[in-house]
Amino acid sequence: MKKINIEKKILSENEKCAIENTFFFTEQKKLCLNMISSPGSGKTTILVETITALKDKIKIGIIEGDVQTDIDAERIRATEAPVVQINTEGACHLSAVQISRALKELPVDDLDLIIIENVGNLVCPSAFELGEAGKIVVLSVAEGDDKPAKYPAIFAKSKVLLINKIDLLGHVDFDIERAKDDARRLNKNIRIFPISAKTGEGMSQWYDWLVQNVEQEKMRQ
Ligand SMILES: Nc1nc2c(ncn2[C@@H]2O[C@H](COP(=O)(O)OP(=O)(O)OP(=O)(O)O)[C@@H](O)[C@H]2O)c(=O)[nH]1
Ligand SMILES: [Mg+2]
Ligand SMILES: [Zn+2]
Repeated sequence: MKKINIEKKILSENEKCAIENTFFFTEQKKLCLNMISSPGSGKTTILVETITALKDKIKIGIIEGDVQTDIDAERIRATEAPVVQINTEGACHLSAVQISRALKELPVDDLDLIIIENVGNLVCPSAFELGEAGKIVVLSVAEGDDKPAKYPAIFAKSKVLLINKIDLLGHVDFDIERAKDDARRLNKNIRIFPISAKTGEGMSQWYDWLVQNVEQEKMRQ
């Protein structure tokens, strides 16, 4: 008897919707990035600084994911960038369908770049694709240099690692080389930018990376 091996991957509802979102971003030639970190590592502060620094170069729209409140959306709104707040009402990650709905409220035609600030959580959001072109993981030095080793999935999947709050390096035990080495062991292509969103140190390299990637997306055939 002939044996047939049928290996058909059944896509989850989230994966199907993520593919639709990817199709939308690709068609519109808009770069979409998904920013993930523990609570309080500095995502919103980095976004506010980035929007302000790049306002004459690229138009950035933000999708804010939080369990509750629109505190982060208000911080983004103060920069005058378009922003949509999603409250997950308890869920610890954003889903692709929430992004699909939020996109209808953003002036996508006017934007060059859409950044999703995911719910503060280093574990769960890495398992839910949203249709983004890349993930940005933020690790602040106050969290400890062992985090790439202990929470490998998000470091393995991200295009960029922002090591934030380097202005605090003298006050915390954080071996930046250890964190970098562990992240590179998990992901040899990861780009690492040590930054301080507070003092601005290192931010220009992150801005250059963003501008370059937005340009590449626009030039794509
Ligand atoms: N010293 C220092 N503090 C920072 C830096 N970046 C952010 N902070 C502070 O860290 C705290 C948390 O920053 P947020 O930007 O709210 O962090 P977040 O990742 O958006 O937090 P959630 O959305 O709650 O997950 C705030 O008090 C910021 O002022 C930095 O580079 N250096
Ligand atoms: Mg935030
Ligand atoms: Zn979750």
